[in-house]
Amino acid sequence: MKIAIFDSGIGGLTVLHEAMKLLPDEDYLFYADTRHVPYGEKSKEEVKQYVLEAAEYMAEQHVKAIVLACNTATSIAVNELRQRYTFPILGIEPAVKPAVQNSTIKHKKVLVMATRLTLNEEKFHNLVKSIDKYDIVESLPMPGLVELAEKRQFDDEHVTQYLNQALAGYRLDEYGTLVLGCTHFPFFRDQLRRYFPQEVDIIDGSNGTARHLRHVLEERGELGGGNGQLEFVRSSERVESAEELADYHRLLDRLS
Ligand code: DGN
Repeated sequence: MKIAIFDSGIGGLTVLHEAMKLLPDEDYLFYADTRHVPYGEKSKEEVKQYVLEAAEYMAEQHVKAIVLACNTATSIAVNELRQRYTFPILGIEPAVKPAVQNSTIKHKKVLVMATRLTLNEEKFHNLVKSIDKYDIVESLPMPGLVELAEKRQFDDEHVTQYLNQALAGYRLDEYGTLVLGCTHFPFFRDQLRRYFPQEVDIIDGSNGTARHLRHVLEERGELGGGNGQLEFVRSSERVESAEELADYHRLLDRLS
C-alpha cells in the first residue's frame, strides 16, 4: 500500500521530497489538483469540495495514509476527511509555535507567509491566539509565489520583481523568524533569504510533517513495504507523458 501526498499544485513536492528522504522504503502517489490551483484565493466551500473529490480518488488507490501537503487544504478539510476515512489523514499547518519560541528569545517578531485563505481561517487565528502571548505574530499573504511556482518562473527576474513589491514597507530586521506557511514557498527559500538579515530563521513544516508521518505509520506497524516507487496524478488523471514526469523530477531535484 502506498502513501498519498496531496496539494493543489507543486507545493506538496516539498513534503514528498522530505518524506522520500526519511521513508525511502515506501511507495508514493503524488496528487496535484492542477485543474483548480490556486486554492488560496477561492472560497472555502469550493476548496472543500475539491479536496473531498481528490480524497475520494486517492482512497480508491489503496493508500495507507493521505498527507494533505497543503496548508490551505488542511485548514479547510482535514477534520471532515478524518471523519470519512479510517486510515490516517495528516495535515500541515504554519509552524507558529516554534517560531514564537524562537523569536521571543531573540526579542523579535514572527512573520507568517501563507495563502489568504489559510491566514483568514479560524484554525489559524485560534493557533495564533493560543501561542502568541506577546502579540509578535504578523501575517502576509503571498499569492504571487504560488502563481510563479505553478508557471515554473523560478528565475530571479520574476521573483525579485514580486518580492520587491510584496515586501516594500516592511522593516525586515524586526523579525526573528519567517514561517513559510504554504508548501509552495520553500521553492523560493534562497531568494527570500536574501531579503532578510542572516540572523532570521526561515522555517517550514515539510520535515516535521514527514517525521509525523513516520511516527504515525510506526505506531500502526505499517512502516515500509515499498521501494520508493513514485506515481503522479493530476486532478484524478494519471500523469503518463514523459515530459510531465520529467517536469516533476526536475522540481524534486530543485529541492535537493
Ligand atoms: N500549497 C498550498 C498551501 O500550502 O497552502 C496552497 C497553494 C494554493 O493553492 N494557493
